[in-house]
Amino acid sequence: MNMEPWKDLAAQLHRVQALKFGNFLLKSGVTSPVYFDLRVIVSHPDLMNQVANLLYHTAGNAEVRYNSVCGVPYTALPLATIICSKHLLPMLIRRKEAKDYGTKRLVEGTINPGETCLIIEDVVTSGSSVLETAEVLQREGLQVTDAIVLVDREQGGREKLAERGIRLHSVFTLSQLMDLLHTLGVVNSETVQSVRRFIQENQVTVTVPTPVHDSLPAMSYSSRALLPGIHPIASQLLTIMAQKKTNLCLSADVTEASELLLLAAELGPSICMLKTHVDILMDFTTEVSSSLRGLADRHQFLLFEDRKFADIGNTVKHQYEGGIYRISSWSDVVNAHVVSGPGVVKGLQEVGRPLGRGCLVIAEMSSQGSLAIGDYTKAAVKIAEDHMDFVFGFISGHRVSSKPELLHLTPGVQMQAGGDGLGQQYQTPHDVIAKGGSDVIIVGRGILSAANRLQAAELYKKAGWEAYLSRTGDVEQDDLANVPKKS
Ligand code: S5P
Repeated sequence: MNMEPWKDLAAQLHRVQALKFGNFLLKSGVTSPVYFDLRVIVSHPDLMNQVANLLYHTAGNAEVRYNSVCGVPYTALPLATIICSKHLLPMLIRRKEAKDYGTKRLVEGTINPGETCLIIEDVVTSGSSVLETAEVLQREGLQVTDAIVLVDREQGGREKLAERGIRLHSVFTLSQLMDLLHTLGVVNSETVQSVRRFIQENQVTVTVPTPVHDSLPAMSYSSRALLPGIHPIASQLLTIMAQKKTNLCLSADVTEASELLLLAAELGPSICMLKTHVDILMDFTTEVSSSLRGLADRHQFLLFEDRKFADIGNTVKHQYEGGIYRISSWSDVVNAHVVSGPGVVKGLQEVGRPLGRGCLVIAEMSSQGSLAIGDYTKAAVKIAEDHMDFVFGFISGHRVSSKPELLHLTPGVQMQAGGDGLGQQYQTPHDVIAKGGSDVIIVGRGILSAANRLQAAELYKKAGWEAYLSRTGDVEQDDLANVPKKS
């Protein structure tokens, strides 16, 4: 084979300092004799074309079959663009930004489920960024069988990807690149040796984490109810869901107590939980909360006051326990924003734990432009996972934690995706439960605006349950037999 194009590319990469030699302290704390910064190549159009060409030919030489191409953001995005433009191939773009809730697409372009998408990447070390992109594509119904990379650092990424059914092909392995540079007289044999040693001594051994979506509990609600150490409220809710065959929480956003109680009485048998905003009632009295409590116990659903506490620990303690609503005295569940840090959970916990109450952490919001995304969501998940003796789950658009003990409740649900003109964004029950891996759909106006609210609730109950069965297979029937019946 004529190695000139490879040799020339290696020389060019070195010339533009896309790779450097010396002693570089990596994020992991390890010192590396070689450092790649392939982002610089975007400033060199000839080089971009050269790289794109060799990536394309590497796929051809390996006889990879694919229908579309997707670059791992960001460096490989323009490379994929060049390949697709030159060879008239359809491209897909994976969004890297933290997901906005609900309707925002994670993959742009025309997705034809069942087709194969080729992934393009600049450097592979552990393989995790290729894998992340592959998972997003696979979730859209695409097949990912191969990935092409400019440089394989030979630190274990190829093997990790192979474990997940993805073949990695590289324009250069790091060793090949070093050999070429040596032949070109750009590096001495000492540098070649030290890079070889580095490769050998720095194999990535971490197992690539199973994505949250892949670990979607195929587990049934009823078997999760029995998990050791599960919060009693989570266990109670899961048991109710399994026994009543409903994952529907009614968001009873009405302003008169009589209407709220009527809803609780009439729709109670269809739901696993009733969510309130008691501060929008014109006529709240303690009789209202005790009647609600009675109805919840009679029809077997939990009460969730959607108070969204957000202050410092000491203040939320008073807000939870006192005032005119005395929320902790009647509501099984409350929720908290964690913008103020973990203190909010600690404060609520002081009041709620002795009463056997549970708390949901708001990890994401359904409204357009919500700031609860990305690192905020990750921090919220951490706070929840650190306080599992009081926190039993999340308000979120989809599954954000892989712990089966934690429940995910999703608001912003209607039969059709869309919005309300004030920023609310809707997903469908299938999106939320089957695709997103959430556990409970929270529905307000989808039911409240219907001419026949009971009928609408039954439709949501059915849609939510079918989405759950499609996610788990029909395991519920078998597992339900193991759940102790409530006396
Ligand atoms: O992110 C959120 C969190 C919540 S709790 N988005 C929401 O819409 N909610 C609540 O869910 C909101 O306060 C309202 O009570 C309900 C949604 O109502 P719907 O009428 O739009 O279904």
